[in-house]
Order: sequence, then structure tokens, then C-alpha cells
Amino acid sequence: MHAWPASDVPALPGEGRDLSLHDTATGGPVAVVPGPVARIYVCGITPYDATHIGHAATYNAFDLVQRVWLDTKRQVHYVQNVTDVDDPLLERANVTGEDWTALAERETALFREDMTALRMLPPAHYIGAVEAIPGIVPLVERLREAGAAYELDGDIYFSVESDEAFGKVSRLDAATMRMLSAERGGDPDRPGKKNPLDPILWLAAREGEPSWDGGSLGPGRPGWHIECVAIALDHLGMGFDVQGGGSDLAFPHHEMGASHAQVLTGEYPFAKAYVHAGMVALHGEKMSKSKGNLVFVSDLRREGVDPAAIRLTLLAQHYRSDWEWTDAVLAEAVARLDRWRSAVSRPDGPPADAVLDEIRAALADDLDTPRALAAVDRWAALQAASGGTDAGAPGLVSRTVDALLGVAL
Ligand code: 5CA
Ligand code: ZN
Repeated sequence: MHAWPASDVPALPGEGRDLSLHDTATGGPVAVVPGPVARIYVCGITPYDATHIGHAATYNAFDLVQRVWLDTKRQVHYVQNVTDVDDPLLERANVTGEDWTALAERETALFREDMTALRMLPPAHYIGAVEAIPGIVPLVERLREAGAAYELDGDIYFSVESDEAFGKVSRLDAATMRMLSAERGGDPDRPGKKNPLDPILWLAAREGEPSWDGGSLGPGRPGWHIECVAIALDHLGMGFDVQGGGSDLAFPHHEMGASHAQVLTGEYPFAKAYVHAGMVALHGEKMSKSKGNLVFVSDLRREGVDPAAIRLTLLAQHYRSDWEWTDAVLAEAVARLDRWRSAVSRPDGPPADAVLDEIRAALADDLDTPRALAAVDRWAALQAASGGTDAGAPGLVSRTVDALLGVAL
């Protein structure tokens, strides 16, 4: 499917810096040093509701990863999926009586608008689960032929025991895995499974649910993890640089995906780094479609909130922290945007080379955006207090904030 339009990324003087990112699989910082073409897969939305601030925060983190790579003069090969058929989407369509394809299309269209407004760089390949089905079926067939998958009442499960590296992404104990599996789309209590954690690869057609030709698998629809594996392998191959998503995807989604891919190819690892963003909360609980405690990007835009202020709110948090959306954090970002805009609107100002250096250093250090914002704050405060004579400075700050933070001043 089509993605959304790209905003320009101004080229900056000097040299960009290589990134270090916190990798869930090693539990610490890793140097992320891609080749000339950096490869990243970021899990996309399940489009049964509008983009909320939690989604936006997660996509913001991976947008920054790409901006740092672009600053090092690399090309970026970015792939994202849309889970446009899955249980939650079908359940929502059932409740509202809407056609599930219409629901998915409408919410995906709104997501594109929100991403464009927030100046998130678009993926080169934006692929829906439905359009990926012809590529998914042969993978499940191969897993079955390899003895890594088995049938239970017509459904096909992946056997987690077929991957000796299973568990190395999330590094959780068995009890936690089982609990999270139940919470996040798995069915650990279904009788007859070889291991309670085994995830669905192919769900046999159910009465009243959409299904597709699955060749030797019979009619049905794909499981969630194999969807992302098929799309990533098709467009990126094994050993890509970063797999990204919110921390709720570390287990089971990214763990299972890695195992599927490793068993399929016999290669290790699926991704060189598994990077996870913290969860955004509202009223003390994780913002989630299932709980309904949501702040939608599109609602804020409709209320006249500048998307640049929304983005500055996200940037004011470290991407790995869990944080709470409040009116106060937005108000702070609105005020900061005002200060920055008035500082760059003057014809000259204090020298800004150090601002660029500091933002580069801050982002290279596991995307330390609070530190990056503090550098611009200091420059803007100096500009407000005593100004400066450097005619290139306001333009340099403005281009730096645009290129590296995605905020147009
Ligand atoms: N379609 C799957 C991924 S293949 C999915 O998880 N969709 S989603 O719509 O539920 O979430 C999209 C992305 O937003 C995921 O990376 C998820 O981890 C992230 N996300 C969801 N809720 C929050 C939240 N409250 N805070 C931060 N990130 C969130
Ligand atoms: Zn995914």
C-alpha cells in the first residue's frame, strides 16, 4: 500500500555521528553501525482506532534513528507493516457493525495524515498483512516441512522449541512469558499445544471471519508474528540493523518473530538490535485501544494544536522511559516552540555550531532527546537575553532542529 509524503531533510555541515542504542536482547547499549544502506523494520499499527500519543511516541523514536543515519550520509531502507487483519480489528468491526476492510482503510488513512503532520519519514515499503499473505503461506509451509510447526484442529502452530535461541530477545523467565502471552494475543491455555507459548502461524477459516487461500494449509488467515517476518525477510533480509516497536512488543511479538526467521533461514540473528520505546500512559495507565484511555493525534490537530508542539512533547521525554501525557507536558512544549520560533526568527544570533555538535552527541547516545532540547533551550535563552552577531546562526539552528528532530521552526 502507499505510505505518506516525505518532508525534506536539510543537509547539515560537518560530520554526523554513529549511534549507540539500547538493545533489549543484550540489555545494554550496542553500537549500531550499518553499511551504506541502513535497514530498519518498525512494527506498524493495527488500524482499528486512530493514532494515539503512545503510537506517535514510538514512531518518533524510530524516526530519530533514521535522521541520525541520514546525517551520517547513509541511505535508509525503512519497512513498516499494517496489521490490517487480526482479532482486535475484526472484533471492533463486529461491535460497530462496520465492514472490517472499511475500518482498516479509514484508520490507516488517518494514520498517514497524522504521520505526515508530525513529519515522520515514510517507509519505502508500507505493507499490509493482507497483501503479504501470498508470501506468508510458503513460509508456514516451509516451517511445517522442517518440523518446526504442527497442526491443532486445523490451526498451525509454531513450535518455540525448534529455535535454540528462543528467549534471547526478551530474556524473560517462563512464568512471565506465559503471562504476557495470555495478555498479548497468545493462547497459552489452549489444550493440545506442545508448549503453551507456541504462537499461531496460520488460523484455519472460522465461520463469519475473512479467510484466504492457504495452499496446503487450507483456507485461513495468518498469525501476527509471521506477518512481520514475511514482510521483513521479503524487503530487508536477515541481519537487518534495527527492529523497532514499543516495549509491549518485545514479548511475544519480537521474540517469536526472531525465532520464526531464524528457523526458516538457519541464520542468526533476525535483527542486529531490538529497540523498544517506553509506554505512554494517560490517567495512570498505559494508553491503549483496549482500555480506551486515549489521546488521539488527530483530535489534538482538530483542536488546533500545532503538530510541531506535539512532536516537541514527545521529544521532551527519553524514548525508553514510560511517561504520562498531561495538559502540562503539552503546554510546556507549546511554550518551548514559541521561544524557539522567536529565537530563530531574528536575523542573527549567538554562534550555533556547538548546538549542532551537542544535538548530534545527544542523539548518538541512545537518542537522548531531553539533552538535545536543552542545547536548543540554552541557545534560545542566550538569544533572548543578549542576542548575537552570527548571521548564520538562526538558520543553522532551524535546519538542525528540522533535520535531526523533525521539527520545522
Ligand atoms: N500491529 C502491531 C505491530 S505488528 C501493533 O502492535 N499495533 S498497535 O497499533 O497496537 O501498536 C503500534 C505501535 O505502537 C507498537 O510499536 C506498539 O508497541 C506502540 N504502542 C502502542 N501503545 C503504546 C503506548 N501506550 N505507548 C507507546 N507505544 C505504544
Ligand atoms: Zn510487528
